[in-house]
Amino acid sequence: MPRRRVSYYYDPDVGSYSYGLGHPMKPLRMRITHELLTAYDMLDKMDVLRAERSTPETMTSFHTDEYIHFLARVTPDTAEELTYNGTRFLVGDDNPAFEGVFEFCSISAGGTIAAAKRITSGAADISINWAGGLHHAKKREASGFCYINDIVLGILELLRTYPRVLYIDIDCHHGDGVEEAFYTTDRVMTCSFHKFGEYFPGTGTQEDRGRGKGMGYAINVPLKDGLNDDSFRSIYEPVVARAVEVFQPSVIVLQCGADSLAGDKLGCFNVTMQGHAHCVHFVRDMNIPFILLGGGGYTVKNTSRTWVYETACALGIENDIDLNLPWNEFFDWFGPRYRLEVAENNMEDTNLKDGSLDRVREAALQQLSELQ
Ligand code: VJV
Ligand code: CA
Ligand code: ZN
Repeated sequence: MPRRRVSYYYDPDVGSYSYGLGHPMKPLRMRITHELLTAYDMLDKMDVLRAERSTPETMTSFHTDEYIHFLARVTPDTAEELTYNGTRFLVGDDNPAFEGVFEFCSISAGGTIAAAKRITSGAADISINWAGGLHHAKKREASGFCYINDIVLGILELLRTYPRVLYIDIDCHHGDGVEEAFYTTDRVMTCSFHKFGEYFPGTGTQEDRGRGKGMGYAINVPLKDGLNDDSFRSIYEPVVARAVEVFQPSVIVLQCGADSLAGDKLGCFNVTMQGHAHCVHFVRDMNIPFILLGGGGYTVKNTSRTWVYETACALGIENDIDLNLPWNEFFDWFGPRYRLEVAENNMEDTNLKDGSLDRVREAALQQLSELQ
């Protein structure tokens, strides 16, 4: 297989935004990822691009005019008034009106839209935007740390060229915003793997399969605490392979939320860096163009480690890289081992109790077979 042409989108300003003191979402992780990619000499092996920032008009191809008009002007000082005391657009403390929130969103969305155009133009086989993947944002409001749904905007761009788009979401949370946006169409198949049961956002059961023309085209894989590499692989591989077989997508969008990793601050799975990156390998080996996006990931150093390793997978050089980290500006963060690794812990995999993993797998495969 010839080396894939990879385009990587990065805006040097992205790491400077802050959701506020103590908020788990840290845009700095994109800068740390970039520093590691630099230290590993990976930037020379791909097209490193800075996308144009997304305009309000572009954002309204999914979001309402009213919401975008609000987001483009809200500041920490006007938030209370413009949200009608926190009852509209930004509800609760998950989505603060932080300084520069709109610029941050325009970087994230601009990157994903540019990544999509890079694929449709034929200039890249794989494009990457680690600042994207904000899957909870809704048409008329922010949700779960996500304000603008860059994924929906990127998929809409892909649909101008391609008949069918497969969306795969390995973030520990359900990809509800993307599922909802394409719930009634058969041109986008959404497939989310997520923790289900007393967990945000609370949607994503296997009964939710799409509606109308889209019936059967929303796949949900609800999982339990402690999911390990073997369990994850045993369900991801057959479900994704079958989805590709029955749906025949022209392009794949893979949301690589890193909160499914072992030891994540908000996550509850026990997946290693290699187990997570296997999802990228598996898609790469299908020889279909694809886009890699970020998402969750709250243990910052592990998120950066994994996205660096996944960039190496996209480049096809994952076996050539030294797992001892090269010196870089953030080297201190990576002690005591200073290695490119995320190890498993001793958590029990509760998916293996009373056969739940097998039942969930069978139900997903059954749903896919009914599409043929
Ligand atoms: O569970 C929730 C909602 C609450 C309201 C907010 N409080 C703090 C907790 C309960 C009901 N929200 C989740 C949202 C998770 C979003 C995940 C996003 C992604 O990874 O899927 C894609 C990027 C949640 N879990 C944890 C927190 N919120 C949380 C929010 C904070 C916080 C600590 C935890 C907000 C501010 C501060 N600390 C200072
Ligand atoms: Ca998910
Ligand atoms: Zn998440």
